[in-house]
Amino acid sequence: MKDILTLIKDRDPGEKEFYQAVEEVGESVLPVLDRNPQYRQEAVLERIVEPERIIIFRVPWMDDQGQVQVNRGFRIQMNSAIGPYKGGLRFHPSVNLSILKFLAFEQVFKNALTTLAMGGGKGGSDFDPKGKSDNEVMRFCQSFMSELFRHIGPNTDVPAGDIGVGAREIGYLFGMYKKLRNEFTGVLTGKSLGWGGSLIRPEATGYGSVYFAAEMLATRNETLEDKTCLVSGSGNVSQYTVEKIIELGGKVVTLSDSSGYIYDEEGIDAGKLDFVKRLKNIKRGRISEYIDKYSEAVYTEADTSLDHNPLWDHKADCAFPSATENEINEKDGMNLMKNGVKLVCEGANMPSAPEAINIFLDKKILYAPGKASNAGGVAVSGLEMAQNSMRLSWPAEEVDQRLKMIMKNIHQTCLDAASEYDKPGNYMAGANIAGFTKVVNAMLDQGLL
Ligand code: NDP
Ligand code: 2IT
Repeated sequence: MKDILTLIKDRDPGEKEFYQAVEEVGESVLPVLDRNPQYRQEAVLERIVEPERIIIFRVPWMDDQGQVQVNRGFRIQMNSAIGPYKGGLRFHPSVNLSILKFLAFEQVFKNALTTLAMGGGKGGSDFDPKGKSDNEVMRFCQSFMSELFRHIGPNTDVPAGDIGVGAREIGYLFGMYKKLRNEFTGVLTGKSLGWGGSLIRPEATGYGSVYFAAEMLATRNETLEDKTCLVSGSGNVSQYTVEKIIELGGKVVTLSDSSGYIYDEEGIDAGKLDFVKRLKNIKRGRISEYIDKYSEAVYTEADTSLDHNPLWDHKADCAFPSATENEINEKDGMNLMKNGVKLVCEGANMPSAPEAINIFLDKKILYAPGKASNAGGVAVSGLEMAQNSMRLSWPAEEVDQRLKMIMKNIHQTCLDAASEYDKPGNYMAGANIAGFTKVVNAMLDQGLL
C-alpha cells in the first residue's frame, strides 16, 4: 500500500484528493490482495490507479460583454473493464485534475456495485455557472462539447450531471453533440423527459441515499420515522434526500450552500421544500433567502476561520452530507457523535475526511460510504441508457422499483463482502472490496491492457 501511494505521489504531485480516495480503497482491499496472490502478480493496484485516458482541453467562450473567457475542460476515462466509461461532469471553480481523478476512481467501484454494465469516468471544468446568464452557460457548454464530442459516444463514454451541471447544462451539451455528430443517441444521461430522459433520474441520487439509510436502519430494527436528520447542500441530491426523508416520516432541520446554512427546528416540510426547489432550480438564489420566507429558521453564514462546520453541531439522529468532498472533518465527526447521531449516509462523494470515518467506524454507528449510498443516481443513469437503447420509456413506478431493488442489493453486497473479510457491519470495507473484486476480475479476464 505504501508503495502504491509513493508511486502516485511521485508521479502525480499535489493530487491530495486522489491520494485520499486511493488510500481508502487500498487499505480496504489489502486482505483481498493477500487472499488472491494473482492480483499482486498481475499488478492490479498499479493498473487500477492509472486512468486509461485523460483528456484536457481549452474551452474558449464569449461572455455577455463580448469579452473572451478561457476555461479548462477535462474528461478522465478511468476504467472500461465492465462497460463504457460513465460518470458525471462537474462545473465548479475548484475543479482540477486531482478532484476529477478522485471522483473518477470512486466512480469505477460505485458503478460496479450497481450491477449494471458501466465503467468509470468523470469530467468537467473550472467554469463557474453561478452568476452567469443562460446565454453564457449555453455558449460555454457548446464550446466545451465542440471538443468533448470526439471522445465520447453511447458505447464509449456517457457523461451526466454533477455539481453545477443539471438539466439546463445537459440540454445545451446534448444539442451540440447532436449537431456535430448528426446523431440522436443516448450519449448523455440526465436528459429532460421530452427527449430521452428517464423518469426518476432527477430524484434518483437522493431517493437512493435514503433507501440505503432505511436498509441500514432495518438491520437494527429501526426506521426513519420521527428521526431528526441533518442534510447539507441544497442542490439536486439534497432536495430529493429531504423529499424522501419527509415521505418516510423523518424530520429534516438543516440545508446549506457554500455561503452558509439554515437551521429550522420545526422541520423542513413539503411546502418549505417546494420553496427551496423553486429558489435553487429556477431563481438560482441563495439558501439564506429561506429565512426571509420562514422566519422561524436561523441562518448562519459560512465562516472559514472556524475549525468545524456548525451545521454538524445540532442534536440529531441521522446525517446526510450531500454537498461536496471533505465537508465533515475530525471535529465535525466528534460533534456528530456528541449530538447523538447514529447514522451517517453519504449523498456526496467523499464528504467525510478519513479521521471522521475512523470515528464512525470506532463508534460502530451506521456509516454508508458515498460509493454505495449515492449509487442510485448513476444506477438510474444506467436505466436511462437501457431505455434509450430500446427507444422506450418506463413509467416512474417501474424505475423507482428498480432503483429500490438496486439499493437493497448494494446494501446486501456491502454487508456480505464485509463479513467475508471479517469486518461485519463495515459498509466502507464491504463496498471497496465488492467493487474492487468485480472490476479486477473483469480486467484480468480481458488480458493485459
Ligand atoms: P448541485 O450543484 O445540484 O448542488 C451542490 C450543492 O452543494 C449546492 O448547495 C452547493 O452550494 C453546495 N456546494 C458545492 N460545492 C461546495 C463547496 N465547495 N462548499 C460548500 N458547499 C458546496 O450538485 P449535486 O446535488 O448534484 O451534487 C452534490 C454532491 O453529490 C456532490 O458531491 C456530487 O459529486 C454528489 N453526487 C451527485 C450525483 C448526482 O446524480 N447529481 C450522484 C452521486 C453523487 P452552492 O450553490 O453555493 O455552490
Ligand atoms: O457521482 C455520480 O455518481 C454522479 N454524478 C452521477 C453520474 C452519472 O453518470 O449519472
